[in-house]
Amino acid sequence: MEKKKDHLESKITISECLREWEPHQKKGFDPNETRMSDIFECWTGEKGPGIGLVGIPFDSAVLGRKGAKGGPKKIRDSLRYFKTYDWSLDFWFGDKKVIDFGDIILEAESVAEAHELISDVIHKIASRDYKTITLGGDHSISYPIIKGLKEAYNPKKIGLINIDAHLDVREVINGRITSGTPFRRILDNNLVSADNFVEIGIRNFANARAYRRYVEDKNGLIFTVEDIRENGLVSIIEKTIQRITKGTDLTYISVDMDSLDQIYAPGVSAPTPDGLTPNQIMKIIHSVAVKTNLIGIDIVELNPLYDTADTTAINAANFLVQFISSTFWKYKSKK
Ligand SMILES: [Mn+2]
Repeated sequence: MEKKKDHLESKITISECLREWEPHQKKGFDPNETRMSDIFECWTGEKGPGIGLVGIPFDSAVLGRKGAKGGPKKIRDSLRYFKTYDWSLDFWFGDKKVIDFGDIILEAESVAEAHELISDVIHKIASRDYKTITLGGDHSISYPIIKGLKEAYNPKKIGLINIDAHLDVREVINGRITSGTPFRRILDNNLVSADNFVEIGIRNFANARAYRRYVEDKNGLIFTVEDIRENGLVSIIEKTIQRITKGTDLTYISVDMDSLDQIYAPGVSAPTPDGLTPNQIMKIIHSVAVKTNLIGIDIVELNPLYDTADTTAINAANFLVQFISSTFWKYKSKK
């Protein structure tokens, strides 16, 4: 049992975070510019407060096309295109740092066991006072992430947003945990109250009526892509923030890359047309990061095997950069 407690040390490949940058990406090439690659540092045991990144190259539970385990590497690689300057805020964060915990190498016998390992690692990272960015991997990992966060922050309450084409509240049938089950597991295990649960980006012809009823009967809130077109993103974000902060202390966002329109995200496990734009998702992330106590984000279901010109991967990296910029901006006056 003692050995099991050392997951963070034994299951993480630190070498993953020492990725090779292209020569022209290295620090010092242009003294007027800092890049995302300059602010990532490998974890060497220090405590937060800060932002911690971890990859979970895991797609054993995927329901669609396999390949999402290649996500973390591709998203990290795509960071090379981003600078540490937020034009819209006129905010430079090149003097900050993000701790890279590497990838969680899972040597699990089953999905359930893999999830236990994930919970344990997320728990440890959060307990060291880091906000967590988790790169998937299939969407099943949101359950163990929330479980780990819930344990780390107990008894504080968490409000949750899932940005997704699908509700992902399937039942676990015959013990089979899939990428379609995470939010039912989260709600049924009372990790998050449905009163504080919002799903955004839900598609027509991509979900079963039974699952809509399940979420609505529990008083969860659902916004389809059409709802955003009809009512405008600003009002949807307002209603979302109201819901996730009502009686809670903390908030969390899960981003399934298939929430994006297929044109921006060909490389996902379960592609669906008529979706969100990158800008809509960036605005949600920014607003929630600035207006609530956002403790983490996961970016899941990038499947590099089906991506074209790294389009989906670069969009995923963009969401990650948005989270980092908005979080640093919120706390800029503090340490
Ligand atoms: Mn999903």
